[in-house]
This record gives sequence, structure tokens and C-alpha cells, in this order.
Amino acid sequence: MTELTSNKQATLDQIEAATSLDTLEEQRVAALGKKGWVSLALKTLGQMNPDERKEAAPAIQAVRAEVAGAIDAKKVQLESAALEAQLANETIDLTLPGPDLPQGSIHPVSQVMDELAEIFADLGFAVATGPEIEDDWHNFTALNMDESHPARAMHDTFYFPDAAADGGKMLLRTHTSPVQIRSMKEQGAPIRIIAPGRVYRSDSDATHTPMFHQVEGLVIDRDIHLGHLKWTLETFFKAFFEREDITLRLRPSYFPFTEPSVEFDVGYANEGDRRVVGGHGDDEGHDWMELGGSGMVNRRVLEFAGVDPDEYQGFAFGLGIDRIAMLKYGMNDLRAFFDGDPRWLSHYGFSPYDQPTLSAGVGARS
Ligand code: FA5
Repeated sequence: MTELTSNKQATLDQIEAATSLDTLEEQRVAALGKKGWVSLALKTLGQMNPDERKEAAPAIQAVRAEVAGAIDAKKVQLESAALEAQLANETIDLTLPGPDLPQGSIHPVSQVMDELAEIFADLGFAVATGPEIEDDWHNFTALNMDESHPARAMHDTFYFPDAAADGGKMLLRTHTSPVQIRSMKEQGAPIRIIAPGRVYRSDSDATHTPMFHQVEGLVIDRDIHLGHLKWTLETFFKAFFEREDITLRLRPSYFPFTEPSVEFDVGYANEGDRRVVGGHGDDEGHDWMELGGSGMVNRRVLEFAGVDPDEYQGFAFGLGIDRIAMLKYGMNDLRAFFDGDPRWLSHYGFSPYDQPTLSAGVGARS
């Protein structure tokens, strides 16, 4: 009996001193668990004679009830203390200033692509796409550049080490022109599409970057001629630069996939370190910037793409999106486009609310 009383007192003291639910559980197991001292005391009842048992049983049961009650009470106390601590920890000071809103911006190249799509949609062009990892056939052969064609060397191509399933070489497309082939093969003629996207060449200076953007244009129908090409380019540039006094210079050129071929430049003035479109490129303080290549689609290309060249003809053009963005928004080095400098992006980037529309002006900045 004395042992029972001293055990009880020690356990109650420990329960009282417990500071966590874990230590409280240890106390419970030590007293009331299967091998706990209270349970062992209860087992001794079986070896007692009836008189002893009559006296001992209520005493042990009373100790058991007291210990269990103390544990329950302490448990409630520890749980509510834990809840209080958590609530105290999680208070929010509503008087503190809010954090700065993270502000992203639309990259000028993305904005210009939206502007292009808006203008060309108005002229009846659909938007087509093609893969950036292209095969040699679509990028070169079907565009009338067979394996030995010298024009291939001008493209500074990034090739992949592994060949395609058919044994042909795989590469990062060097221009958007393979989308001409893919679109004609899929849709046939007549067709009127633009295909904006990324292209890759091993090239780098202020007006050349290893990854840049082009938009391809393709119009094939029964009676398309060079006059349609000139009108389309002029109409596009006037709408894009939002001014009438654009001077476009067309120069005879050579592309294996067009015949005749024409390169086009736009006149600009140097104003400080900005290039501003307008004026005649040969005037004092003015210059020309090459924006793209174009021409009437070569018969061979129509044949490769499964279009009958005796029935259909048309024009194609490919222009540098980054270059027209530079001219419109006054950046003077193309390489900064892809540095990811947040200062450049916040200066030249657009708000998502600046959706280009023809009615509000394609280049509207809010
Ligand atoms: C082509 O890529 C032809 N596929 C264009 C074409 C399409 C001609 C359809 C005829 C018919 P070119 O290599 O000249 O052509 O590139 C076209 C334009 O892309 C250039 O005028 C220039 O504006 C831009 N460009 C070329 N290389 C770079 C570069 N490294 N960085 C930025 N822009 C570039």
C-alpha cells in the first residue's frame, strides 16, 4: 500500500511537470500501459485471499482513476497551450505595408508578333506554325537547295549530331521558310498564311543574334504577281509603323526558293542613339536597314510541296521580327533583346493591357 501511494505521488508530480504531449504519453505508458506499474498492481489481486482483495482492489482502482484523470486534465491543458502558441505565432499585422506586386511585362518581340498577326489577319492571312527542330529536307532540299547548293553555307546552320529516322540530318531551322512547304503540303492551294517564329543561326553582332525571329508570308493563287507582293509589303509597313511616309527600297537579290527574288530595306534616320523610320535612306543622316527577303515562289518549290506550278503561282517573304521591333521601338542593339535584364524589360516591355488592335493603333502604349 505504501508503495502504491509513493508511486502515485511520483507519477502525479511527473504528470504535473510534463511540458509536452510526448512526455505525457510516456507517463501514461509507464503507469497505465500493459506493463505499467498500475496494471502490474492490478495483476497482484489474483494472488490475494478474498479479504486482502476486498481491501486492495478499491484502493488500486482509485489510484488508477486518479492517475488517468490527471493525465486527461494535463492533456487538455497542453493541447490548449499549443493552440494558443500557434494562434499567437500566426497573427497578421494588418498595419504593415503590402509587398511590391511582382510586375512582368510583355517582351517587345511578343508584342510585335501580336501586332503582325493583327495586321495580316485584316489582310486575310491565317497564322501557321512549324517545328523549330526541323529536318534537312524541309529546311533546305524542298526549298530548292539540294545537298551541294552553295546557299546552304550562308545559313550558318546548327546541326544535331543524330540523324532523323529516314537518315536525313536534323537541325534548328535557319528560317521560317520550311513552314511554306509544310503548309502547302497540308492545305494545298490557294493559300494565304503568315508563319511567325524562332529561327537559329550561328551569328552574333548588333543586328544579328544566334536565335532570332522571322515571319514568313506566303500567298499562292491563280493570278498572283510581283505587284501584289509590293503592295502587301508597303501596306504592312505603313500599318505597322503607323505612318504614311515609309520609304521601302526593293533590291534584286537571289534566293533559291524564289524567282525573281527581292530584298527589301526601309529608310531610317539616326536621332541620337535611336533609329527612327522615315525619310530616304540615301539622305544625309539617314540609312537603310535590311528587313527581309521575298520573291515569286520558284516552280521547283511548288512541285516539292505538291502544288501544280502550271495552275498556281504566288509570292513569299521572310522578314526579321527583331529588326522591325528595333526600328519601331528605338532599340539599337539586338543582343539586349535576349539578355533578360529586368531594367531593359521594364523599359521596353509592354503591359498586358496593351493589346494591339487596328482600331486603337497596333502600337498603342497605355
Ligand atoms: C531568309 O531567311 C529567307 N528565308 C527569306 C525569304 C523568305 C526570302 C521567303 C524569299 C522568300 P535572310 O537570310 O536574308 O532570308 O533573312 C531574312 C531576314 O531575317 C533578314 O533580312 C533579317 O531581317 C533577318 N535576319 C537574318 N539573320 C539575322 C540574325 N542573325 N539576327 C537577326 N535577324 C536576322
